[in-house]
Formats: sequence, structure tokens, C-alpha cells
Amino acid sequence: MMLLIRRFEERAGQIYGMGKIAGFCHLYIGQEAVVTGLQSCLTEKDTIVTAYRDHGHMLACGMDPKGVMAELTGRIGGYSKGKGGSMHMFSREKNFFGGHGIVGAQVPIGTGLAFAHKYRKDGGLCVTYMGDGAVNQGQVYEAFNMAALWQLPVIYIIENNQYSMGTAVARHAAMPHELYNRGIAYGIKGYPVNGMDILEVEAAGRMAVDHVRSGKGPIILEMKTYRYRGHSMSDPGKYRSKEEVESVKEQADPLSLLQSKLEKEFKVSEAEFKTFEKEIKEIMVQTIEFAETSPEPDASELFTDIYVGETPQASDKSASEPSSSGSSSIGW
Ligand SMILES: Cc1ncc(C[n+]2csc(CCOP(=O)(O)OP(=O)(O)O)c2C)c(N)n1
Repeated sequence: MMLLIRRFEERAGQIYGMGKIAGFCHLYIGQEAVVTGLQSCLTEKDTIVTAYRDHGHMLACGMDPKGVMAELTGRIGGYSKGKGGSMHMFSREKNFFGGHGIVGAQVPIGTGLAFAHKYRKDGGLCVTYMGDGAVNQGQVYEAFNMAALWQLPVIYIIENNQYSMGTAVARHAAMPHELYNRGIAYGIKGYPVNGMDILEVEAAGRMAVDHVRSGKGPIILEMKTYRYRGHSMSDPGKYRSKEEVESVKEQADPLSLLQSKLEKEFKVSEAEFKTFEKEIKEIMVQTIEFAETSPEPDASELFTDIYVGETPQASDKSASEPSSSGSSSIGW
């Protein structure tokens, strides 16, 4: 899965460069161990929500790479029929609730999903991902407070990739080395985790899942990780040196770390690694072909998926106009 995410993101970066992806595109390269390790601890009933750096999360929870890539290229075969793009994809089938462009906005949503799990007594939990930049948002703490008060089944994952857009964590966060302690005022336990090592991520994930499923309420894991690419495809990355990026790639790359562990401790041969590469290459060939040949959505698609259930009609004044003192010249 880590290899699939890596190759998917590399190809997304390439075809973005060719002008085939419009709008924003935030790549997850470097952070693959986080979502892959955590997802391996979950069951089908659990829900997931994250921010805009979301392709890895979608692939990890079993969404089809073809549908994700077709969404990036704005095609009808995409998860949002080509209308959402990189930042706005969802899958009810896989319990993936987005894909959110407003920093921190997914945290109350994830807390609400956890509330729903508890209310329905379905035994599920919600994994709510956020970046290091998001932990400076007020709505995150309102959510923490309610989750702790009601002992909601939620695992908050802080993906600390060291940068919030172009701002290093030490420049935007008080106590930058202890983001895992941000729930302390609410009695939410937090732990730091080496987010570059999938086995450490998985061990922490199992501990967190046990904690939450046994009814002890929310927990925070701060994944210390790193993104190799810019904040988005349009980021020239002037806020850090090439040497810094290269040294992380050399010393802590999540794929290389796992590969050397698999070679040394589990005797996986080079031929087997080549087979994995071949398998993923084949998936990517089909993915790109689908993303380039799926048709663009018809203009009438602009009016679908706006409301769930009944659609208010233009003639229904109560639905389309402000009800009280608002000036009638203001349109909604
Ligand atoms: C409420 C809000 N404020 C500002 C922005 C602009 N913005 C987009 S991404 C970003 C940085 C967020 O960084 P982080 O949470 O660390 O996530 P990362 O990109 O590192 O994954 C900012 C400030 C936004 N989208 N929403």
C-alpha cells in the first residue's frame, strides 16, 4: 500500500506538470507510513476523515485508484464525478468522509462521526486526521472538549510533517515538540510516534484502538513525519533547503526503512520486491488510462449532488430567500 501511494502520487505530480490536473493538488509523498500503518488497525465499520492532503488516505481505505485519479483530472468516473477535484472526495462505501479544504474543519466533523458511532452503538470509531498547522485552530479545542466530555470513540491523528504551508512548526506553534500534549487540558492522553516507521505506527495504532474501543474516550497520536514535496504543486519550497529534504530521504524514508527491515528480518528477496513494483506499475497504467479517457462531466452535472433528498425549487420562496429582516436586494 505504501508503494501504491508513492507511485500514485509521483504520477499525479507528473500529470499535474503536464497540465492535466486543474486546481490544487497536495501530495502525500514521505508520509505514507502514517495512513498505511493506522489503516491496518481498523475494521470496516470505522470511519475516517482528513484534510486536503488526502489521496493516500483514500487509497489506504480501499478506494479505487482509478476513481481517485479520474477525479484529479476532472472526469465523470471520478469519486465526485469530476466536480470536486483533489480536495473534495468521499466514499460512503469505504466510510471515507473527505477530503476538506478548510484547515481544521474536519476535526468537528470527525468528532461528530464519533458521536454517531456512540449514539448508534455500532462499535465503530472515527480516525480524524489533521496537520500540525490545524492544531492552532479554535474549533479543534471545542471538538476535543466535547469528545472528552462525552467519551467519544475518536482517535485524533496529528500528522506533524514539520511545515504548515511555508511555516516551520517552531514558528507557528508554542511547545512545537509536544503537539501530542494539546489535549492535556481536557484529560485526553497523547503520544508521540515515529511516523516514518510503519511498524511503530501500527503498534501505536493498536494501542489507540484498544483504548478507544474499551470505552476510555478520545486519544491523540502525534505522528512525526515529513513531506518531501511542496505544500501544493505550486509551492517552490523556499522555506527549507534541498539538503534538509535529501537527508530525510536518505535516513528516514518510510519505504526504504520497511524494505531493509523486510530484507533483514523477514528475508524478503529482491525478486519479490520487483514483483511488488511490477504489480503496482500495472495498476498505475490502468489508472492513468482511465483518468485520461473517462469523459468530462456534462454541464448539467453542475446541478446535481447539491442537496440530499428533496431539492428546493426556485419557485419555493421560503427556501430560496432570507426569511426576516434581510434586505430583499441581497440574493442567496
Ligand atoms: C481556516 C483556513 N485557514 C487558512 C487556510 C490556508 N491554508 C491551506 S493549507 C494551510 C496550512 C495547513 O498546514 P497543516 O495543517 O500543517 O497541513 P499540511 O499541509 O502540512 O498537511 C493553510 C494555512 C485554509 N485552507 N483554511
